[in-house]
Amino acid sequence: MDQSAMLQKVKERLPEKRFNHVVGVVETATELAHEFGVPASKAQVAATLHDVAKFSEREWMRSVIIEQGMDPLLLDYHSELWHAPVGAYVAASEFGIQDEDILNAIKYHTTGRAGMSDLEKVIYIADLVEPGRKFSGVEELRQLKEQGLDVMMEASIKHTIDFLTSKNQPVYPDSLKCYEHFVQQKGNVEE
Ligand code: DGI
Ligand code: FE
Ligand code: FE
Repeated sequence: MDQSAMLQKVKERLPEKRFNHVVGVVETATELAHEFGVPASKAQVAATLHDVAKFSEREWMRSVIIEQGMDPLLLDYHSELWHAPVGAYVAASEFGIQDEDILNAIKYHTTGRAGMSDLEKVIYIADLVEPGRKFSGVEELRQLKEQGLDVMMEASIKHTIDFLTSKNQPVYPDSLKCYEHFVQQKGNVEE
């Protein structure tokens, strides 16, 4: 399936507003991929499919998580998190995607994780800072592009964790481990 056929198929599964977000993520992911030496074609496929399960039925997603042997911890957290791993499943089963890095970029686009690949970082960041995102602080995140992919990723995961804790929401362990990974990488841990 070529990129435009894939985009068309995604369009049929999503409301217009969400589809416009997907187009924005494709645009930003393409720019970031060029900037950081990630294959743009992989970034485009992952960006196109990242929210493919966003409007899937909740109970269907629950059954996929159980039947596919995904981390059962997901079921203890908000169902908003489920569309990411289930989206990776849909990308493989309905769109024939086999590339593990692309599938992981979809799977971890909501939570991040420790030891993300560059493609995973590109998709995580593009999802957060695409042109349709308007939250306070988004422009500062976009400008970190000049400081490198890891600086952008660390600030992005930190933003998400700050946002969730400010709303007294639980933070999925993968997000915390992702943040810790960056902090420890810099050797900033005080004894
Ligand atoms: O699907 P999008 O809206 O484009 O963005 P997303 O997949 O990054 O995030 C979907 C929602 O999930 C968003 O409202 C924030 C929320 N979220 C992200 N990480 C966590 C989380 N919610 C909880 N409870 N815990 C998390 O770690
Ligand atoms: Fe998402
Ligand atoms: Fe998204």
